[in-house]
Amino acid sequence: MKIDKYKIEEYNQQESSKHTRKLEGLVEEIANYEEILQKLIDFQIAIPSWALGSGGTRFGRFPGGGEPRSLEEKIEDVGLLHTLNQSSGAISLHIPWDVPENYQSIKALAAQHGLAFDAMNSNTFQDQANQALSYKFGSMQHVDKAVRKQAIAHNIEVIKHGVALGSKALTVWLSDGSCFPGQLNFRKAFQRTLESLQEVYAALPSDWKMFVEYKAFEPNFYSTTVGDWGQSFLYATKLGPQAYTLVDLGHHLPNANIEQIVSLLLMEGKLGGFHFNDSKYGDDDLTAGSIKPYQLFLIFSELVEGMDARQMDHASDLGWMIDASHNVKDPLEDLLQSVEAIMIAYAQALLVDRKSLIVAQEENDVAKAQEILQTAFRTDVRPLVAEARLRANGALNPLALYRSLKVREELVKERGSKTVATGL
Ligand SMILES: [Mn+2]
Repeated sequence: MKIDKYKIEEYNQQESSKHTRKLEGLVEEIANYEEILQKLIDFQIAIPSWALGSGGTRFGRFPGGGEPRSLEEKIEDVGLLHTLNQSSGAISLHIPWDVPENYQSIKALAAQHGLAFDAMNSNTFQDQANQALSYKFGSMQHVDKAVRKQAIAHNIEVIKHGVALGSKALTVWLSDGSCFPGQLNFRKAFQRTLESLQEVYAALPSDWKMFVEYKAFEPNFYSTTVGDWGQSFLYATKLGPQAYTLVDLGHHLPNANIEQIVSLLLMEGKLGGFHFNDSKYGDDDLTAGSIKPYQLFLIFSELVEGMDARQMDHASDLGWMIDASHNVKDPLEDLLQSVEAIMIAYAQALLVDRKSLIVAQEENDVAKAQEILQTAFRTDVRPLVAEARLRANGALNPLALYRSLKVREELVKERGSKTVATGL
C-alpha cells in the first residue's frame, strides 16, 4: 500500500485554518522560530525492523493482522510512516531476522520510500536453527573459544550486509551475563568479551561506528557483562575512536538519572546513539513519552546542550532510533506516537532559554533554573512540530490521517489477518 501525495495535501488543506490559528499564537513567543523549524525538519528517527509487528512477552503474542511478512514489506511499512510524518527516514535492520536476499533491489526499494539504512543489529542472544554452537551461557564472554569465534563471525557477517546496504554502524547488544552468584568470573567474562569485541572492531570499515549497548538485567538476572554505562564506556574506550556507548532508555535500573549519563558521555565524546522507548518498571518497551514525558524532555535538554557544546550536528552526529515493541497497539500507530513524542521533546529542548539558565546556575538560583526548564516543557509545541511536518510535505496529524485512510484495514486486505512478522 502507498499513500498518495494528494491525500496528504487534501487533509492538510482541511486542517489548515485550525493549524494556522494555533501556530500563530505560539510563534509570537519564539524569536528563533525559523531556525528551530529547520532543525525539526532535519531530525530523523530510525525505525527498527522488529517494531513493525506486534511484540510479544514471554507469556504470549497477539498479532494484529496485516503485519509485514518480509523485509520488503517492512520497508514499505516504514515508508508509510515516513510519508505521513517525514521524520522516519531510516530503517534499522536486525540480522538474522532481516537478511537481504538481493542488496540492489532492497536498496532500490528503500530509496523509493526515501529511506536510509541506519545501524545494523547483530543477534547472539538466541540460537538459530542452523547454528553449530549454543549461546546458552553467553556469546562473546563464553568460556569456549569456539563459541566466541562463532559470535565474532556473526558480527562480521552483519557488517558485510550493512556495507552492501550503505549502513554506517553496527550496534552490539549482548545478553551475556550470569543468572546466579558464582556462575561467572566477572573479570574473565569482561576480558573475553573485550577480546571478542576487538576482533569485530578490527573488521569495521574506517567510516563506520560501533555502538556498545548496555543493559542492567534481563535475560540474565544476576550480572550482565555490559551492564551499565560505565562498563560500556570502558569497552568503548578500550576499543578505540570508532566505538561508542549506546543508551537505551529502558536499560537502566529504576530511577537512574539518564540525563546525567547522557551529559557526561557527550562530554567525553563517547555517546554514539540512542534507543527510545518508555517504561514504568523495567525494560517495558512502551511508546516513547507515554509514561515519563518530563524525563524524555530532560534527556533532550542535555542532548541539545551537550551537542551544542561540541558543535555537533543534532540530526547526523548521533544515531537516533526507536527500540520498542509491545502487545496491545497497532505497531504503526505506536510508532507514529513515539516519533511524535520524540519530536515534541526535542522541540521543547530547543526552546530552553540557555543563556538565562547559565546565569541562574552560576547564581545558585535554583527556583529560576527550574522555572526555565519547566517553561519550555510546559509549552505546547505540537503546532510547531506539525508546521515542520507540513513544510516537509508530511501530514499535520499523521495518526489522524492514518486512521481516516484506514491504512491498517488496507494492509490486512493485502497481507491477510494471520500474518506474523519476524522478531521476538
Ligand atoms: Mn535497544
